[in-house]
Amino acid sequence: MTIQHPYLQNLFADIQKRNANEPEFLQAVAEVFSSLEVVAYKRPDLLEAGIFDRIVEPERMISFRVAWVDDANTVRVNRGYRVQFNSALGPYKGGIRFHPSVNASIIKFLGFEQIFKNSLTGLLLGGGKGGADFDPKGKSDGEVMRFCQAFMTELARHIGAHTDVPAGDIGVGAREIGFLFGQYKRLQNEFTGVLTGKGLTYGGSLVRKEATGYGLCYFVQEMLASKGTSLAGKRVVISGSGNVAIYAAEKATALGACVIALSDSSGYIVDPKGVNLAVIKEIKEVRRGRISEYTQYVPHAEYHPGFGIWNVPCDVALPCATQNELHGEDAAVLVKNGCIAVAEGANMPCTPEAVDIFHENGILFAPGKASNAGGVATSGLEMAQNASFLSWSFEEVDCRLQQIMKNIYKNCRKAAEDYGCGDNLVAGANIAGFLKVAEAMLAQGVF
Ligand code: NDP
Ligand code: 2IT
Repeated sequence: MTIQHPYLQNLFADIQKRNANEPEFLQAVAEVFSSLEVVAYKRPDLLEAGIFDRIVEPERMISFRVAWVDDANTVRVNRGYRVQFNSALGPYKGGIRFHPSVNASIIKFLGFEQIFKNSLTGLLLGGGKGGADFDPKGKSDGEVMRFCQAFMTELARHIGAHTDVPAGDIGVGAREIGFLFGQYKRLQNEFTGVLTGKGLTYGGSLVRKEATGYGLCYFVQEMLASKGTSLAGKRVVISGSGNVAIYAAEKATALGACVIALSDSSGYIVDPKGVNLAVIKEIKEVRRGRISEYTQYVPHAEYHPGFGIWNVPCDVALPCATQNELHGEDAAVLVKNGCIAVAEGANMPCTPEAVDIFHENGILFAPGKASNAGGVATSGLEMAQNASFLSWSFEEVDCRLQQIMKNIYKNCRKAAEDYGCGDNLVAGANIAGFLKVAEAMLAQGVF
């Protein structure tokens, strides 16, 4: 990935110096900048207004101590973060991740991507992200609750329904959102839509749980339709077995595909008859177990330890676990095995080398900021319902989600065409997402 535009090249060199210890953030900026060169040539006004210089610097980033007491009465300390990256389009919006790998680089890459993703939804949402290097695995419900309460005790002063609205991400699901919401309400004495992904009894939206995975499949359907085909009858491999993976599998199956493999960070299962989602939900959502347990329920399935899931031959690959989980070598294997489409359910799961291989080989490729935007879009719909004190039916929310995913696909294709990038959806997503934010920043003056 090279940046040739002289202004962007100099700026990127400066960004590398200033953020030398943040490889994931630099990776995300490099990808966006290489797509935006065509914009920089056409729009000198954006360079003059310092839009590129400003968009890579968070409006605000906080890092804070989270101290809590575990079940053995030992004091534990984690580091919490919230990056409030860009508020040109609306209140900061983006998930919270609890995973031991969380650091400033990961939070900044996720927050940066979120700016463009949220812009693509067409809703009024700024970009933000947060998290902590806390590992919920193996913790009791009481420990998770005390951690969430400690985390929110600091975060509460920085967020609000019109300021910054967090949601879930890796390691943060319905249980954690409940504890976080309860603590916010207790501290502020205010019942507002300050978080999304809430339970249905206290302001959550129907379809939010399913939204990222369903939206991913709606996007894939658009992409496949452009080649006169669909998910029906396709073999699909999905990495991960968390929120995004499970509901991508559910929708792909409903649309006639056969989902033959799923994974977690320990290994992957292959079920040539199509994964049994009731079993997966029981293991992952109810018992919080490991994917290896699948073979106890479904003896004809195989379990393989390790990261080899991309060796399973498939027509469509949906990486739905984490960043940089699909490398150049994996992409080459997918191509060799006849895969026709790859769509990112996770954020930045494919390395730049992998994306190049997909493009060079004519594989349909959807970047996460477009194809996984259904989650945050439905969070936006949850905010709209909360603001109006109404709850919409499952069908109404799902119908809006489908329309949003169709629009994102159409707008990415159009932006790519308008700027001479053919049908490259990476370029289209970056250009379409960026232009709307850039116009809003121009209008709002320098800050
Ligand atoms: P979950 O915590 O529900 O599930 C994460 C899954 O990915 C688990 O199966 C987990 O396995 C696996 N995983 C996590 N980290 C690693 C790792 N380092 N190596 C291998 N596997 C790993 O998270 P979500 O499903 O919510 O999120 C998945 C991805 O989708 C993330 O990239 C997230 O940013 C993105 N995303 C999520 C949205 C949402 O609405 N939730 C919206 C848009 C994007 P294990 O249990 O072994 O850790
Ligand atoms: O990466 C993402 O878009 C999310 N984790 C969802 C964010 C949200 O605010 O719903």
